[in-house]
Amino acid sequence: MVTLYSAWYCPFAQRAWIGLSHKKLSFDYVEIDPYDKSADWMRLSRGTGQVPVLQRQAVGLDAAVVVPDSLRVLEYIDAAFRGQGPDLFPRPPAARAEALYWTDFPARKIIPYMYRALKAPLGSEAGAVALRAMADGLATFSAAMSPQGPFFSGAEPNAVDIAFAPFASRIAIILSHYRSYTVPLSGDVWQRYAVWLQAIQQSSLLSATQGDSATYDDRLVAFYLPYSKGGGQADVTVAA
Ligand SMILES: N[C@@H](CCC(=O)N[C@@H](CS)C(=O)NCC(=O)O)C(=O)O
Repeated sequence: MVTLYSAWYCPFAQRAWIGLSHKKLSFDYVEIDPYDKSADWMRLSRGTGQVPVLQRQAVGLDAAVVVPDSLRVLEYIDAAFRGQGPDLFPRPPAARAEALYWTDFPARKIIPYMYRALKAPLGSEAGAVALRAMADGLATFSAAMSPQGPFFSGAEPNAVDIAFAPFASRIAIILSHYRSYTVPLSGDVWQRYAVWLQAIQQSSLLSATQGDSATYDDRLVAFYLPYSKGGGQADVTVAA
């Protein structure tokens, strides 16, 4: 029995949710308010107080485990459920190391700047600096994609796509809404990004994890309103 503790709006939790759905694993989804630091939640999350947390009961020779952190959840389910649904990470060690590098990359070069751009006052120099840094990160990420595509490493999505898709979705929905930001379109690198984003949006990766799709964008915009005024979670602006 696998349980995912998640919050519907959380892009980190969405990574784990997408991973489980993409592998077609059966799991219980439990919606949690991670900001309510109850003793039970702190114990369950092993002191992190953050979603996602994946909990699995012992099965046969597989020990029970509690895995906090979105990327660690992707690694765990890939290893624990090999052969069930698509692999999330490639098996050859060099390709796997490369995929791990690019799953980590957004937390260092894109995500903190996305949040800084959203939190900085509209029209501010700090906001413009953050958007430029985010675009640099996006361009580097896009330049590393397989030329054939449409996904990061080729015809099928893998953990790199899953780790970044929730943030690409927020750049498209939230930064466009609050900061009138659109990703550039001209030039090979940006065309490659557009092909990737379209493949992600046309796949079931995001839609399987968005609840009622008719209201999703509006719900997400409402959730990020405090961020657009400089509030919301603080640690997301810090580069990993
Ligand atoms: N590095 C963590 C970040 C998770 C995270 O920041 N989750 C947020 C919600 S989007 C959370 O639980 N925040 C509660 C808090 O920080 O108090 C991961 O990748 O799982």
